Amino acid sequence: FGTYYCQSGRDVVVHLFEWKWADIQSECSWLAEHGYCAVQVSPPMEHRIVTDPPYPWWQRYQPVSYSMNSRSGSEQQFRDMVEACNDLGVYIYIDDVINHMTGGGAGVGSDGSSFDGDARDYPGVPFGPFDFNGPEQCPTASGEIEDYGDPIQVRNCMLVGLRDLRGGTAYVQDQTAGYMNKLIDWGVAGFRLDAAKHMWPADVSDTFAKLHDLNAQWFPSGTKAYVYQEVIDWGSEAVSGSEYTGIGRVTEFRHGKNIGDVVRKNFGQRMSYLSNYGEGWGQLNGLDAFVFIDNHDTQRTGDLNSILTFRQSNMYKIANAFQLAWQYGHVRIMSSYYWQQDIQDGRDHNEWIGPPGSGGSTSDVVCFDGDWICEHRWRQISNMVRFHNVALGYPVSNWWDNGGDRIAFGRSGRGFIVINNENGELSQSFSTGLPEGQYCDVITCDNNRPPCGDSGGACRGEFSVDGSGQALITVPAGEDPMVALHV
Ligand code: AAO
Repeated sequence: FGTYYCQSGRDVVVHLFEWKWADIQSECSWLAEHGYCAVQVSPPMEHRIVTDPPYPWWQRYQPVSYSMNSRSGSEQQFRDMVEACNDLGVYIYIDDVINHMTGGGAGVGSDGSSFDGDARDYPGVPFGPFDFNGPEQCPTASGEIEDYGDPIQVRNCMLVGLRDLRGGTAYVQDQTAGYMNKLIDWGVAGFRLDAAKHMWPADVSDTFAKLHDLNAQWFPSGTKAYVYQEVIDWGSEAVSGSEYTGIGRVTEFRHGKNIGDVVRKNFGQRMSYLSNYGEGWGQLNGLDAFVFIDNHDTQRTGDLNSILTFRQSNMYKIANAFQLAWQYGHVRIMSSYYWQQDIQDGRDHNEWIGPPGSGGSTSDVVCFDGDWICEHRWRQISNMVRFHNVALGYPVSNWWDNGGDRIAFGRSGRGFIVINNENGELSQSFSTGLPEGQYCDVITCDNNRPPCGDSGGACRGEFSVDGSGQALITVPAGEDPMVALHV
């Protein structure tokens, strides 16, 4: 399940975090024009409605049933979105929460189903007490994961109180695979497997063995769903990402931290050390890895001194340009909403705040209105998605560095990027490997070849590559300290 299907020349995923289905449907035209392969959407199933704190984003990680009215919209709106996006060749991956149901307490979910977490009763599925791990499976007195060094606790005990499904039983697998098959039949193409680390690999494969092929209206017959499993592995715990690479792709959390540390120059890191970035840094094989600079968790509760987000916009653009120009992993771009942080003792006490809107409903997306950040539309990022697409399959070439924080590299004649993460202008002749011609800097200009276009006067204009692939390139320091050229 680690192979993904994109329209030809497309590759990158965007996470439209907490967007409503109708807004995603409209966005798919823009995404198709700009060469995105797929969208990751928030968990679409019926979820708990949490009022204390009021309507946090994380209420959607507490399933009540697999029916489809959620904060993002109705079942009909979901299906309309999938069809419209598929027709444009932009595919939908859902955030698949099947490790657990809600935490404790009882109530009514977003589609009207009742639930009682204390009694482990979810009539909307239905699941009853026997479908959950209990004292027989989980060795801790609290029923919680207390020690990440014990794989049995990690898989059989509760993650932050969330009622832990017994994923090894045929009945549970039939319900969760049934949910996934419903979505596959509607045209969904992939799944982010939430909390995969907390499921036994064998249970994950048994569940996926029950999945239908993708809908033949949009996909070649026999195409399997794409799966990337959320396993946080820093190399220090009992459960490792490599236990899951045989099943599908695996999230590589070190990617965002490592690139964040380099761009921030933490711990003596330098851009020039990136020359062997990827497996050479002890990360997963690139063909197994699913990667991102930040995700919806790390931008809130990750190591905020390492992880870069839209809040450090200049460094964030450098980090994204590097990951899109380099060749490592399957890349996802984060698209966030704004919230006011309240950092005390290094922790954001406002990390729970849900999407813009009121009373638990979500506002319509208007990119760049101050509420919706739309990083995926930032010129520096979306033009680098194009660079990435043009360079797909072409190895990194023409590496240059100054031993410090200035680097340049090409992609075997398809593209070339220079990054100047130091003070002062960088100006010199580079061996680009590009064919002779006139190119525009896609970091600051609208087009890749003349006329370069002028986005608010920032465009650095044309660069000439001569017959031997040499080009004089000047890269100022400060805002957008990069020049990127591609055929
Ligand atoms: C909410 C409330 C809870 C309440 C619960 C039930 O916040 O107080 O008890 O409801 O009523 C999200 C929120 C949760 C929320 C939950 C349900 O984040 O706060 O709980 O929805 O509404 C572990 C898992 C990983 C998980 C992550 C959050 O392994 O799978 O925790 N991520 C996914 C989603 C996430 C979602 C869920 C799962 C649940 O992306 O949004 O939760 O569906 C270590 C371990 C990791 C562990 C982290 C955090 O990592 O290695 O496995 O992740 O700790 O516990 C440093 C450390 C490293 C640490 C890392 C964290 O690097 O060295 O040890 O930071 O990034």
